Amino acid sequence: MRLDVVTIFPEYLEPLNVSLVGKARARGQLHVHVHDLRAWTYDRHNTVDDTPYGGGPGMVMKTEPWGDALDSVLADGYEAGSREPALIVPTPSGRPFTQELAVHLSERPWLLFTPARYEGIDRRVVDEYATRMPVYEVSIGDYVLAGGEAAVLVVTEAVARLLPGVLGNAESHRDDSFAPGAMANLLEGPVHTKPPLWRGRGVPDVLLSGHHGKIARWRRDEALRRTTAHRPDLIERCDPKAFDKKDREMLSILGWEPDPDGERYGRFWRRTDGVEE
Ligand code: 6GU
Repeated sequence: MRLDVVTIFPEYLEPLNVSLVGKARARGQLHVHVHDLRAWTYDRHNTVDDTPYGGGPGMVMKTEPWGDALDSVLADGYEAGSREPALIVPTPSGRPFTQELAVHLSERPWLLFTPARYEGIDRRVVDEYATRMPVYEVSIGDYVLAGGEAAVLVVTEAVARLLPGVLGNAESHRDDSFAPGAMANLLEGPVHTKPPLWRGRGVPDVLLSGHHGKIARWRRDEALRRTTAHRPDLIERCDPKAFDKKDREMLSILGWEPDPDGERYGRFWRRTDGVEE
Protein backbone atom coordinates (compact mmCIF):
# COMPACT_ATOMS: atom_id res chain seq x y z
CA MET A 1 0.00 0.00 0.00
CA ARG A 2 1.13 3.53 -0.78
CA LEU A 3 0.40 6.46 1.58
CA ASP A 4 0.96 10.14 0.82
CA VAL A 5 0.50 12.89 3.39
CA VAL A 6 0.55 16.59 2.50
CA THR A 7 1.02 18.78 5.59
CA ILE A 8 2.59 22.00 6.84
CA PHE A 9 4.12 19.96 9.70
CA PRO A 10 6.02 17.04 8.13
CA GLU A 11 7.82 16.48 11.50
CA TYR A 12 4.45 15.67 13.04
CA LEU A 13 4.40 12.47 10.95
CA GLU A 14 7.73 11.19 12.35
CA PRO A 15 5.92 8.47 14.35
CA LEU A 16 5.28 6.76 11.00
CA ASN A 17 8.95 5.68 11.25
CA VAL A 18 8.34 3.74 14.48
CA SER A 19 6.70 0.54 15.68
CA LEU A 20 4.19 -1.35 13.55
CA VAL A 21 3.97 1.21 10.74
CA GLY A 22 7.75 1.76 10.74
CA LYS A 23 8.36 -2.00 10.52
CA ALA A 24 5.81 -2.42 7.73
CA ARG A 25 7.70 0.30 5.83
CA ALA A 26 11.06 -1.34 6.50
CA ARG A 27 9.65 -4.63 5.15
CA GLY A 28 8.39 -2.87 2.00
CA GLN A 29 4.70 -3.55 2.77
CA LEU A 30 3.94 0.15 3.09
CA HIS A 31 5.37 3.02 1.06
CA VAL A 32 4.96 6.35 2.87
CA HIS A 33 5.64 9.78 1.35
CA VAL A 34 5.27 12.90 3.50
CA HIS A 35 5.19 16.20 1.59
CA ASP A 36 5.56 19.76 2.89
CA LEU A 37 2.64 21.82 1.59
CA ARG A 38 4.83 24.92 1.67
CA ALA A 39 6.85 23.46 -1.22
CA TRP A 40 3.87 24.55 -3.35
CA THR A 41 3.86 28.21 -2.22
CA TYR A 42 5.56 30.83 -4.35
CA ASP A 43 5.50 33.98 -2.17
CA ARG A 44 8.21 35.16 0.22
CA HIS A 45 6.20 34.16 3.30
CA ASN A 46 5.14 30.71 2.01
CA THR A 47 1.53 31.65 2.69
CA VAL A 48 -0.93 28.76 2.97
CA ASP A 49 -3.89 30.54 4.61
CA ASP A 50 -6.08 33.60 4.22
CA THR A 51 -9.10 35.26 5.89
CA PRO A 52 -12.49 33.58 5.39
CA TYR A 53 -14.99 34.93 2.88
CA GLY A 54 -18.10 35.99 4.78
CA GLY A 55 -16.03 36.95 7.80
CA GLY A 56 -15.62 35.19 11.10
CA PRO A 57 -12.72 34.02 13.23
CA GLY A 58 -9.66 32.09 12.14
CA MET A 59 -8.04 31.46 8.79
CA VAL A 60 -8.82 29.17 5.87
CA MET A 61 -6.24 27.17 3.91
CA LYS A 62 -5.92 28.49 0.37
CA THR A 63 -6.87 26.60 -2.81
CA GLU A 64 -3.69 27.05 -4.86
CA PRO A 65 -1.04 25.36 -2.68
CA TRP A 66 -3.36 22.40 -2.09
CA GLY A 67 -4.30 22.14 -5.76
CA ASP A 68 -0.67 22.24 -6.93
CA ALA A 69 0.46 19.84 -4.19
CA LEU A 70 -2.25 17.30 -4.93
CA ASP A 71 -1.73 17.49 -8.71
CA SER A 72 1.97 16.85 -8.20
CA VAL A 73 1.51 13.94 -5.77
CA LEU A 74 -1.13 12.40 -8.05
CA ALA A 75 1.06 12.69 -11.15
CA ASP A 76 3.93 11.03 -9.31
CA GLY A 77 1.72 8.21 -8.00
CA TYR A 78 0.15 7.45 -11.36
CA GLU A 79 3.65 7.37 -12.84
CA ALA A 80 4.50 4.70 -10.26
CA GLY A 81 1.59 2.71 -11.70
CA SER A 82 -1.08 3.20 -9.02
CA ARG A 83 -4.84 3.24 -9.56
CA GLU A 84 -6.48 6.46 -8.26
CA PRO A 85 -6.06 6.99 -4.54
CA ALA A 86 -8.72 7.43 -1.91
CA LEU A 87 -8.47 11.01 -0.65
CA ILE A 88 -8.76 11.15 3.13
CA VAL A 89 -9.59 14.55 4.56
CA PRO A 90 -9.37 14.62 8.36
CA THR A 91 -11.87 17.08 9.81
CA PRO A 92 -13.97 17.28 12.99
CA SER A 93 -17.00 17.66 10.68
CA GLY A 94 -16.27 14.35 8.92
CA ARG A 95 -17.99 11.01 9.32
CA PRO A 96 -16.85 8.99 12.32
CA PHE A 97 -13.78 6.88 11.60
CA THR A 98 -14.70 3.29 12.47
CA GLN A 99 -13.15 -0.16 12.26
CA GLU A 100 -15.46 -0.83 9.32
CA LEU A 101 -13.97 2.13 7.42
CA ALA A 102 -10.45 1.01 8.43
CA VAL A 103 -11.14 -2.42 6.87
CA HIS A 104 -12.51 -0.78 3.71
CA LEU A 105 -9.50 1.56 3.36
CA SER A 106 -7.07 -1.31 4.00
CA GLU A 107 -8.31 -2.86 0.75
CA ARG A 108 -7.25 0.16 -1.35
CA PRO A 109 -3.78 0.36 -2.87
CA TRP A 110 -3.22 4.08 -2.29
CA LEU A 111 -4.34 6.58 0.36
CA LEU A 112 -3.72 10.32 0.13
CA PHE A 113 -4.19 12.36 3.32
CA THR A 114 -4.73 16.13 3.54
CA PRO A 115 -4.52 17.12 7.21
CA ALA A 116 -5.37 20.81 7.65
CA ARG A 117 -4.60 23.39 10.30
CA TYR A 118 -6.62 26.55 10.98
CA GLU A 119 -10.35 26.41 10.16
CA GLY A 120 -9.86 23.89 7.36
CA ILE A 121 -9.32 23.91 3.60
CA ASP A 122 -11.28 26.01 1.07
CA ARG A 123 -14.25 23.78 0.16
CA ARG A 124 -13.52 23.97 -3.56
CA VAL A 125 -10.41 21.80 -3.15
CA VAL A 126 -12.36 18.81 -1.83
CA ASP A 127 -15.14 19.35 -4.40
CA GLU A 128 -12.57 19.44 -7.23
CA TYR A 129 -10.81 16.17 -6.32
CA ALA A 130 -14.09 14.44 -5.48
CA THR A 131 -14.84 14.47 -9.24
CA ARG A 132 -11.78 12.26 -9.79
CA MET A 133 -11.53 9.95 -6.80
CA PRO A 134 -13.39 8.72 -3.74
CA VAL A 135 -13.16 11.21 -0.89
CA TYR A 136 -13.56 10.32 2.79
CA GLU A 137 -13.94 13.21 5.20
CA VAL A 138 -13.30 11.58 8.57
CA SER A 139 -13.39 12.60 12.22
CA ILE A 140 -11.64 10.52 14.89
CA GLY A 141 -13.97 11.51 17.73
CA ASP A 142 -16.13 14.12 19.36
CA TYR A 143 -13.46 16.61 20.38
CA VAL A 144 -11.54 19.27 18.49
CA LEU A 145 -7.85 18.99 17.62
CA ALA A 146 -5.67 21.85 16.40
CA GLY A 147 -5.04 20.00 13.14
CA GLY A 148 -5.58 16.76 11.27
CA GLU A 149 -2.05 15.32 11.60
CA ALA A 150 -2.82 13.28 14.74
CA ALA A 151 -5.85 11.87 12.91
CA VAL A 152 -3.59 10.77 10.04
CA LEU A 153 -1.48 8.83 12.56
CA VAL A 154 -4.61 7.24 14.00
CA VAL A 155 -6.08 6.21 10.64
CA THR A 156 -2.72 4.98 9.36
CA GLU A 157 -2.15 2.74 12.37
CA ALA A 158 -5.68 1.33 12.26
CA VAL A 159 -5.31 0.55 8.54
CA ALA A 160 -1.70 -0.69 8.57
CA ARG A 161 -2.33 -3.34 11.19
CA LEU A 162 -4.97 -4.87 8.89
CA LEU A 163 -2.62 -5.27 5.91
CA PRO A 164 -1.77 -8.88 5.10
CA GLY A 165 1.41 -9.90 6.88
CA VAL A 166 1.73 -6.77 9.05
CA LEU A 167 0.43 -8.24 12.30
CA GLY A 168 1.99 -11.60 13.16
CA ASN A 169 -1.26 -13.48 13.08
CA ALA A 170 -4.25 -12.81 10.81
CA GLU A 171 -6.56 -14.41 13.39
CA SER A 172 -5.79 -11.57 15.76
CA HIS A 173 -8.15 -9.08 14.12
CA ARG A 174 -11.10 -11.42 13.92
CA ASP A 175 -11.70 -10.83 17.66
CA ASP A 176 -11.06 -7.06 17.62
CA SER A 177 -13.63 -5.23 19.71
CA PHE A 178 -15.07 -3.48 16.66
CA ALA A 179 -14.44 -6.09 13.97
CA PRO A 180 -17.28 -5.77 11.42
CA GLY A 181 -19.59 -8.73 11.33
CA ALA A 182 -18.63 -9.84 14.82
CA MET A 183 -21.57 -11.52 16.50
CA ALA A 184 -21.80 -8.69 18.96
CA ASN A 185 -19.44 -5.73 19.13
CA LEU A 186 -18.35 -5.88 22.75
CA LEU A 187 -15.38 -4.30 24.46
CA GLU A 188 -12.70 -6.75 25.48
CA GLY A 189 -12.37 -7.61 29.15
CA PRO A 190 -9.25 -7.64 31.36
CA VAL A 191 -6.09 -9.63 30.58
CA HIS A 192 -3.42 -11.09 32.92
CA THR A 193 0.05 -12.60 32.67
CA LYS A 194 2.76 -13.89 35.00
CA PRO A 195 3.53 -13.69 37.89
CA PRO A 196 0.44 -15.37 39.39
CA LEU A 197 0.69 -13.22 42.52
CA TRP A 198 1.72 -9.55 42.40
CA ARG A 199 1.58 -7.27 45.46
CA GLY A 200 -0.92 -9.63 47.02
CA ARG A 201 -3.11 -9.59 43.89
CA GLY A 202 -3.93 -12.93 42.31
CA VAL A 203 -5.23 -13.88 38.89
CA PRO A 204 -8.84 -15.14 38.49
CA ASP A 205 -8.71 -18.90 39.22
CA VAL A 206 -10.61 -19.75 36.05
CA LEU A 207 -7.73 -18.45 33.90
CA LEU A 208 -5.37 -20.94 35.57
CA SER A 209 -7.86 -23.83 35.33
CA GLY A 210 -6.98 -24.92 31.79
CA HIS A 211 -10.73 -25.33 31.16
CA HIS A 212 -11.14 -23.65 27.76
CA GLY A 213 -14.94 -23.60 27.84
CA LYS A 214 -15.05 -21.94 31.25
CA ILE A 215 -12.34 -19.48 30.26
CA ALA A 216 -14.26 -18.46 27.12
CA ARG A 217 -17.42 -18.00 29.21
CA TRP A 218 -15.58 -15.90 31.81
CA ARG A 219 -14.10 -13.68 29.09
CA ARG A 220 -17.49 -13.21 27.51
CA ASP A 221 -19.04 -12.26 30.88
CA GLU A 222 -16.24 -9.77 31.54
CA ALA A 223 -16.75 -8.29 28.05
CA LEU A 224 -20.46 -7.86 28.79
CA ARG A 225 -19.61 -6.24 32.15
CA ARG A 226 -17.11 -3.83 30.67
CA THR A 227 -19.31 -2.91 27.73
CA THR A 228 -22.20 -2.24 30.10
CA ALA A 229 -20.01 0.10 32.17
CA HIS A 230 -18.24 1.96 29.35
CA ARG A 231 -20.32 1.61 26.18
CA PRO A 232 -23.93 0.72 26.96
CA ASP A 233 -24.81 2.05 23.50
CA LEU A 234 -23.05 -1.01 22.01
CA ILE A 235 -25.37 -3.36 23.94
CA GLU A 236 -28.40 -1.34 22.89
CA ARG A 237 -27.30 -1.63 19.25
CA CYS A 238 -26.87 -5.42 19.38
CA ASP A 239 -29.33 -7.78 17.79
CA PRO A 240 -30.51 -9.94 20.74
CA LYS A 241 -29.98 -12.97 18.46
CA ALA A 242 -26.26 -12.33 19.00
CA PHE A 243 -26.68 -13.40 22.66
CA ASP A 244 -26.79 -17.00 23.87
CA LYS A 245 -28.57 -18.20 26.99
CA LYS A 246 -25.55 -17.53 29.23
CA ASP A 247 -25.14 -14.04 27.73
CA ARG A 248 -28.79 -13.32 28.52
CA GLU A 249 -28.29 -14.47 32.12
CA MET A 250 -25.29 -12.16 32.50
CA LEU A 251 -27.10 -9.26 30.84
CA SER A 252 -29.99 -9.70 33.27
CA ILE A 253 -27.55 -9.60 36.23
CA LEU A 254 -26.11 -6.39 34.74
CA GLY A 255 -29.56 -4.80 34.63
CA TRP A 256 -30.52 -5.39 30.99
CA GLU A 257 -33.75 -6.84 29.67
CA PRO A 258 -35.08 -7.30 26.13
CA ASP A 259 -37.47 -4.61 24.93
CA PRO A 260 -41.08 -5.83 24.74
CA ASP A 261 -40.73 -6.31 20.95
CA GLY A 262 -37.55 -8.41 21.47
CA GLU A 263 -35.63 -6.34 18.90
CA ARG A 264 -33.16 -4.70 21.29
CA TYR A 265 -31.95 -4.71 24.87
CA GLY A 266 -32.70 -1.87 27.27
CA ARG A 267 -31.64 -1.22 30.84
CA PHE A 268 -34.36 -1.63 33.45
CA TRP A 269 -32.51 0.32 36.07
CA ARG A 270 -29.99 3.08 36.04
CA ARG A 271 -28.18 4.84 38.85
CA THR A 272 -29.79 8.19 39.42
CA ASP A 273 -27.32 9.38 42.08
CA GLY A 274 -24.76 10.57 39.52
CA VAL A 275 -22.13 8.06 40.62
CA GLU A 276 -20.19 6.64 37.65
CA GLU A 277 -20.51 2.87 37.33
CL1 6GU B 1 -9.84 14.56 11.88
N1 6GU B 1 -9.36 16.94 12.90
C1 6GU B 1 -9.46 17.87 13.85
N2 6GU B 1 -8.87 19.05 13.68
N3 6GU B 1 -10.15 17.68 14.98
C2 6GU B 1 -10.72 16.48 15.12
C3 6GU B 1 -10.64 15.48 14.17
C4 6GU B 1 -9.94 15.74 13.04
N4 6GU B 1 -11.33 14.41 14.61
C5 6GU B 1 -11.81 14.76 15.79
N5 6GU B 1 -11.46 16.01 16.11
